[in-house]
Amino acid sequence: MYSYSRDIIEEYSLAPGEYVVIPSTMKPYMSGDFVLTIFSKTDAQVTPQEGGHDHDHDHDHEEEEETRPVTPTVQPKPEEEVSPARAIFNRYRDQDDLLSALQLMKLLNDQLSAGSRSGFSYDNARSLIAMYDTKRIRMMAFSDFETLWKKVTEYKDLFKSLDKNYNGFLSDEEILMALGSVGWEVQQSLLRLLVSRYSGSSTTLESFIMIMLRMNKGSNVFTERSEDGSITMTWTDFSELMAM
Ligand SMILES: [Ca+2]
Repeated sequence: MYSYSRDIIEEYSLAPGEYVVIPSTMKPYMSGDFVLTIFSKTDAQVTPQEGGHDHDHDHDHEEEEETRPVTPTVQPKPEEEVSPARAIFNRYRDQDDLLSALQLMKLLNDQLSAGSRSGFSYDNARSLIAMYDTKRIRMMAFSDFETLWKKVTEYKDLFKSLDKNYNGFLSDEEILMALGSVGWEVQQSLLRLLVSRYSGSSTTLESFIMIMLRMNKGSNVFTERSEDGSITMTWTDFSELMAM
């Protein structure tokens, strides 16, 4: 985080560990006073860096020359290799390495909806957690996020390839093509229902992703449990589906 501003307020979800906050001036070799306030929802110890020192404002110019920072010669350790999905997840997860609906919503909007007018709603995020929460913890663990993210990026690319006039919307016909391209035969009337349920009149990227994820979930459930093209469900199985 680096910003040319006198006043910065930032909120982060951080994994347990040690972090260093380094306030700095924008231009090199200038000094300045900083007020740093840290609020934490959990126990956190904040201590000044040992061996750190305040720059003396009264010292003469020569002294300042001597205290100029020296470029470190030690190469920083290469970061542990993480998958792109892991890197994104890590930016939003909480202390327990999980995503809440709010954190998932922020992640999706930051990563996918830049410049979009609609964005993912809190309700969308909760629904996605219900769909992918294999651990039944009502939060999203990384293994579930990885599955979700793979699908989300796949459907994002599909949306882009179908939105031929680049207006950010898909027509019903284009969505039918999308559903057909992944092997889902859907009647026009059902499509109209899906679209009006998830997107209203025209379908944005976010609504499209929600429709596809829901269809994908339904299709997976059906494939897992069907025999000869039909499905038998217990009430427990069925009511679990309704919870999504
Ligand atoms: Ca379009």
